[in-house]
Amino acid sequence: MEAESHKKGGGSGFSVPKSGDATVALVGYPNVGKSSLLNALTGVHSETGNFAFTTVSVIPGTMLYNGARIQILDLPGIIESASSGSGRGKEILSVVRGADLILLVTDNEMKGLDRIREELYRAGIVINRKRRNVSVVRTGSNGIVIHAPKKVMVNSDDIREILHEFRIMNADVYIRESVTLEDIIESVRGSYVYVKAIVTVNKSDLGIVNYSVAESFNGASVVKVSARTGYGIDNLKEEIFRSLEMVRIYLMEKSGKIDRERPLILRKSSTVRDVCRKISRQMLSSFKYAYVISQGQMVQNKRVGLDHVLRDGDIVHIVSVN
Ligand SMILES: Nc1nc2c(ncn2[C@@H]2O[C@H](COP(=O)(O)OP(=O)(O)OP(=O)(O)O)[C@@H](O)[C@H]2O)c(=O)[nH]1
Ligand SMILES: [Mg+2]
Repeated sequence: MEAESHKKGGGSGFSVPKSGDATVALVGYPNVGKSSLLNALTGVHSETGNFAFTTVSVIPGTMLYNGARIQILDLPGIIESASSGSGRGKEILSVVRGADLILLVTDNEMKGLDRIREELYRAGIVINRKRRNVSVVRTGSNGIVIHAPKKVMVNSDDIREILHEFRIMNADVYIRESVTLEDIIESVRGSYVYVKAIVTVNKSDLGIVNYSVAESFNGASVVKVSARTGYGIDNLKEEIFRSLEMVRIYLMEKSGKIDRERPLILRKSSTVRDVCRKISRQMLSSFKYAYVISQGQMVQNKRVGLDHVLRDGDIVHIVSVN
């Protein structure tokens, strides 16, 4: 993580440097209460108003939760056809592409929720779906050859038709798990990012109209909040933390002292190597082995190497050469 080089954080405009352990973008139509939510989540004051486009640049804030520093970006409201260049939509969407998590913010009237998913998709942002293991490698001859394990059902004619639409006549298509035609199109086009999203229904103090729109949203978690009354804000913080799939790692010093106050925050599936990197460059080169104490594990105080995958709450003691 390059957080160290961005100590100043802050700043406004469209080139907000990433800071903290993860970045969350607030995305939604104008006036749904994104800036009010930033204020409620982080205590940063971002201007709010009862008219559209109060926010004209990116305003960052930091949410402290469970020892993690989570950067929240308040963006101007997205409007229809943002992806085709209207308003500052393109710039907004490019900031969204870099986020680790998207909060799709809507209000009690569910404003914009159906259109925003389309806008994001057009900008190459796929929400709540994983990248599938499929690749299309162009070849010089032999037509479209599909390589797929027996258990994976594919409709070869449909795939050929799609590739022909892209004017691909010769290619090896490697399919390693069940895929839809959408997955294949994304693979051919390239440059899609796959980001998790939480639907946040703000202004719930006004009574929510047509809640089912949110519930059918790509299986996303739906959190009802009111930035005005504070209702649901703690719940939203917890959901953000959970969705980012972060793990807390506690370091044990030589003396046996464990720093419980300041865990290292890493992404899920991080290894001892990631811990070393986060501490310092020297740590990685002088690393000998580490001891890991995991909750609920039979073998405690195991000696492990750099590739050992850590779990939330693990205590790590690193032994270096010297
Ligand atoms: N009743 C109610 N009003 C709210 C709530 N949150 C925000 N508002 C009001 O909604 C209006 C818009 O809020 P903003 O936070 O400026 O909305 P925004 O999404 O940032 O707007 P843009 O920056 O213009 O896209 C303001 O008048 C807020 O006071 C809420 O939870 N309940
Ligand atoms: Mg705003």
